[in-house]
Amino acid sequence: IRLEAALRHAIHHDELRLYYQPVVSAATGRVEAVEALLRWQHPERGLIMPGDFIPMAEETGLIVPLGRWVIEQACRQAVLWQNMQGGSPELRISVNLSPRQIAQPRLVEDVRTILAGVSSSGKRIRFGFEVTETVMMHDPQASADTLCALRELGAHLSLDDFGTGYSSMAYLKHLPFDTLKIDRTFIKGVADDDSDRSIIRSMLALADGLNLDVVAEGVETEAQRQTLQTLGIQRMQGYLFARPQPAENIERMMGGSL
Ligand code: G
Ligand code: G
Ligand code: MN
Ligand code: NA
Repeated sequence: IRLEAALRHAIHHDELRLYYQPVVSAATGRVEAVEALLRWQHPERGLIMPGDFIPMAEETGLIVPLGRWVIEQACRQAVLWQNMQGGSPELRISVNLSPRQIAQPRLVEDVRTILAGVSSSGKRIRFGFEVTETVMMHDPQASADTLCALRELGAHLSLDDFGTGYSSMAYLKHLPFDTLKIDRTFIKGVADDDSDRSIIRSMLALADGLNLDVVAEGVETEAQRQTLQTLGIQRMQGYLFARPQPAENIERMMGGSL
């Protein structure tokens, strides 16, 4: 209860931060997108990671106002970066959505309102959402409708942690995803484990057949990067390239190219 009250307070007292982790092109090293990851800068406890408060926020429903803050903050950042780029809206920002957020009927309306509020010039920003397979379990039809509506608003949709959840190929066919993010558990052993490579090959065939982009998550070593590139993966994310970090660092990292 105390954590819940503290988080409620945090939302209104500027204690939340978004960190951003790049998704890079393996061939060129170019940053193509960033994933927004929430942090809680607690005045006494320091930086609290989402694993320590998102589950509670899910249970209590606090995830709804919290998630709204995240989406708005990410969209504001996208506008800032777009303006810095001198109008080339290359960099996409993706936001994670939890099951409860997807199940919430007002989500689409909230996103619409946020977009209208941040895009002063009428320019479209590049933004996206990431959801895991479990999101679809509760109410597949409603989730599919919500995802389709978000996509109509211009969102790029990624299926996160792919391969770890309850994956049904049938769902995939009917859902409007653009990108599969291969979970890091399959990336870990990829340089020396034949079965990991086989699994990844079959994921790539699936993605190809369904016309989905692929991102490898959790790439930590040069050996993994090379193996993945040989397998044909173009986009990667992981500590090898960059950790999640504040917006200023991303700007510095991208130098003149933002
Ligand atoms: O860096 P990491 O510890 O940042 O994130 C841990 C988990 O928390 C990930 O599974 C991620 O999807 C989730 N997460 C991070 N930020 C958010 C957010 O803004 N909203 C939701 N719903 N989940 C998030
Ligand atoms: O579930 P989701 O993919 O949204 O969560 C992203 C999580 O993965 C964050 O906690 C982020 O800090 C973490 N992460 C990102 N890159 C790496 C990596 O290379 N290795 C590991 N172990 N974790 C990573
Ligand atoms: Mn994610
Ligand atoms: Na993931």
